[in-house]
Amino acid sequence: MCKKNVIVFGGDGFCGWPLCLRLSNAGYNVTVVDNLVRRKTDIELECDSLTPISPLSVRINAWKELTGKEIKFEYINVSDHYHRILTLFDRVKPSAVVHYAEQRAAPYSMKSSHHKRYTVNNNINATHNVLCAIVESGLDIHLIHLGTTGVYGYGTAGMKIPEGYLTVKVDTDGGEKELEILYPASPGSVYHLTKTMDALAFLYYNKNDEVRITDLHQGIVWGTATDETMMDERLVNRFDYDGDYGTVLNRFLMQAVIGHPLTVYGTGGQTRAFIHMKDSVNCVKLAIDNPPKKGERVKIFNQTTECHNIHILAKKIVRLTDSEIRYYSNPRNEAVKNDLAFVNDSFLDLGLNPITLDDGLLVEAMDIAQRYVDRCDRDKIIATSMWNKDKKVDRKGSKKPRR
Ligand code: NAD
Ligand code: USQ
Repeated sequence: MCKKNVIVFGGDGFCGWPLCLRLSNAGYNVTVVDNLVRRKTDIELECDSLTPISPLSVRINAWKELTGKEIKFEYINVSDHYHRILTLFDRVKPSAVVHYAEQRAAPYSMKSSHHKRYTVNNNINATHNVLCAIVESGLDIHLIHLGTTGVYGYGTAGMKIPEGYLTVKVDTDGGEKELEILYPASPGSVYHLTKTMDALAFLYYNKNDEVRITDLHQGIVWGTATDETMMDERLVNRFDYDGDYGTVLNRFLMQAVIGHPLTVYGTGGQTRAFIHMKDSVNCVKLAIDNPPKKGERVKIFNQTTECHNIHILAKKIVRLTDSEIRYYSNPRNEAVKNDLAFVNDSFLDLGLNPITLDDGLLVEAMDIAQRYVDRCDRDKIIATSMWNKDKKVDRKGSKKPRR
């Protein structure tokens, strides 16, 4: 086994591609595994990344031309082509595999029963196939999975949410006893449900087969660029802005640039966790470089650097850009208001120096949006995926917060 061989499942995606470049730059031998389904979903949704992403072969060839470093590619459907994964493990003998290969948009997962079933089939089978293949390969491979802070749910916990495990006191015959349990799961969409199911699969394979696993509970990634993706236009990363795949802060930044009102859902009282793309990449590399020991329980890290209330976030962008806020009926079933705070000591202890919203990178993200503003299809901005039949698409919004 070579310590420097890493496979990145989902390495053509928004988070995966910048990681592949970073690892390759740092001397890892990187193999991207992807079935390009995210690009195919763009065709289904009749929408495209705001940034013009190159075909994967062009990305890889450009990287080789610029750095002399080679990134390999295997077209595999991770949720289906089990034996190809197994053969690949045998050939590459990776010390670590990073697993991004899941359907990751909550609104997309709620579009219809077809989309719910696709998300469950794709995500659960992909995760299980990777785990099963690690065991069958007989190799001591460290699995790093990208999970979500959403597994904890968005009620107000009244405390800093710990990194995966919660200490509880139970009454036993012998008196009070302390137990450490997985923090209770509380998914808010079918997508988030699959992430909570992934967590149980990790618990089981770690217990039964001693698979070394790090599960990264990541917040909403904002920004898009890293030092490597900015080296050449052919390396540019995705920038999703549509009602399904676009995430809130990147959507607000791009809306401010094109003069669209900022689309706050409901009252904007929701608080969520965030992390900049550059920190996301740094964290995953730190996780690869610091694997759990054989037999150690699943390592769970909260991969987030700050929490923000959506309304306050929108107001911050209004101040920066002179834009306008509109409130739309919330397409989701979520608490109107919540407080949120996380423990994130593991990455801080490993040396992460967090980037915050005030570090000037809001402007960098807006500059990127500005550069490609002509590629924006304004008809794709309003959310059209509803969490249940009672909810109706709101294209107009209003000047006053919506309950
Ligand atoms: P993405 O959709 O841009 O990338 C996912 C990649 O996986 C795509 O290239 C896609 O083609 C590939 N893929 C999906 N299913 C596959 C399959 N069955 N076989 C092979 N390839 C497959 O998503 P992303 O934003 O890069 O997210 C990556 C991971 O990080 C996801 O698991 C997501 O849950 C997690 N995450 C993302 C965010 C965020 O804000 N983007 C936040 C927290 C966690
Ligand atoms: N929201 C708005 N206006 C918008 C878009 C979103 O007010 O235009 C609100 C939503 O109602 C929600 C919050 O912003 O309360 C976050 O929504 P989002 O689309 O930015 O993020 P989410 O659906 O939670 O999903 C994203 C990623 C997912 C990842 C998750 C991390 O797509 O892959 O797991 O962030 S977390 O939020 O911690 O669950």
